[in-house]
Amino acid sequence: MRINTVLARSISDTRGYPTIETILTAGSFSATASIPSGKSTGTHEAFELRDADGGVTRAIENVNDEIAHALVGRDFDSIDELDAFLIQLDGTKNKSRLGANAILSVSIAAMRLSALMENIPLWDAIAKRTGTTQQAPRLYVNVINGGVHADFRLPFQEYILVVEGNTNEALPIAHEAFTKLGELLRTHDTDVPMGDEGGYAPTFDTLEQPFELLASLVAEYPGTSIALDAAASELFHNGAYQLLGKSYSADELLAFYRELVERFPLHSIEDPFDEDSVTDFIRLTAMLEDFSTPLGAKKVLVVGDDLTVTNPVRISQAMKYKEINAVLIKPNQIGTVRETILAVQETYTADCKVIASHRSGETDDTFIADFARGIGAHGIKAGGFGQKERLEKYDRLLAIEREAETR
Ligand code: 2PG
Ligand code: MG
Repeated sequence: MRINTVLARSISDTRGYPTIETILTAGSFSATASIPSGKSTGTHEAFELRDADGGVTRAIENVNDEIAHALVGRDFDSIDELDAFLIQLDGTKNKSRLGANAILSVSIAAMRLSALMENIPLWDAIAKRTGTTQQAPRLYVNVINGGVHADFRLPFQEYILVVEGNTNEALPIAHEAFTKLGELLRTHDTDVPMGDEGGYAPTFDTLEQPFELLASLVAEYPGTSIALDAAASELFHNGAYQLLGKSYSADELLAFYRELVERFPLHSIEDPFDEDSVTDFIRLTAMLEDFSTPLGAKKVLVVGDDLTVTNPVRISQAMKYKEINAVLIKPNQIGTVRETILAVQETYTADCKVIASHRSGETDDTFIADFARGIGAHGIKAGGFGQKERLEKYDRLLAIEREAETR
């Protein structure tokens, strides 16, 4: 591949914050990528380059100047080679010089370009590059937003309705359940705001109430279950977890999770403990290994996000010590498509599940939908239905499904 032009500019994400969009051209082909941004970011993530005022001017300059000069006119045998070149050009461990946001915008646009040049759909190109069998991911619809995504109106960050099946079957069920949930919430409180990820942001008096409500939805809609992203690093202060005005030790939180999985149809728990509390992850994963849940004998997944940050080395470590049995994958946590794919491969080598994920600050880029399909992910987190940028991911999943059927 030989890139002709590289052009980056600033666009707004769902929170109205600036983020980077990059357009690459090669011959008569042109491809664009824009980069989302997290709020509950793990400390071990690759470096998102921002100006002192939160802008992305320097990241954009890095793409338009240094990266463009290095790339334009150079021949690459593969996009793996191009990604490796970008990593080397930056030269730091966490992409702090050029910025992971700057680098990833080029890496994703290059992946798109190569699919265009091969005249195959993006999800297919991703499946080939990863060596995976494409498959429809389960929908992980974030119906109730809390934590940093909703000014801590609720302590946990994401209460998710998981819907099994192909997207064209799962999506109408998810929509109906989402509307129903809105009606139920408004019977308690007429004014229910929306959170950062397009789900409802209500308040409750007890930790159990949102689970009771979601369990009633699960009972009504077969093929659904509940997932939780505790995002516990955000709740961890001075060695304890702060939940609804009460302090929990790790032991007490572990006991609380046990009670949850005994009582409610839970599918997975993400970031149950602080990102560096490795032994607590190990204890929960061991506890849930053969746990019989209200869903039957299915294993409840323990998912690493801030713990593993899409980093192949951290994932390999987490797998070795059985800290988790599933991994959340977000390309901007690591900064190139190549390394994101390595992170997926590392997870599959250990026979663990992958859930592909958007970020809380999103754009209309639907790369994550193609990625989830291509790697045959167990699930995709793409948010609630209250924001256009989340709906676009679901629409893309539907379009991919039609493309896959006609091939
Ligand atoms: C998470 C993500 C996405 P953020 O914690 O899983 O839902 O949130 O992008 O704010 O890190
Ligand atoms: Mg998370």
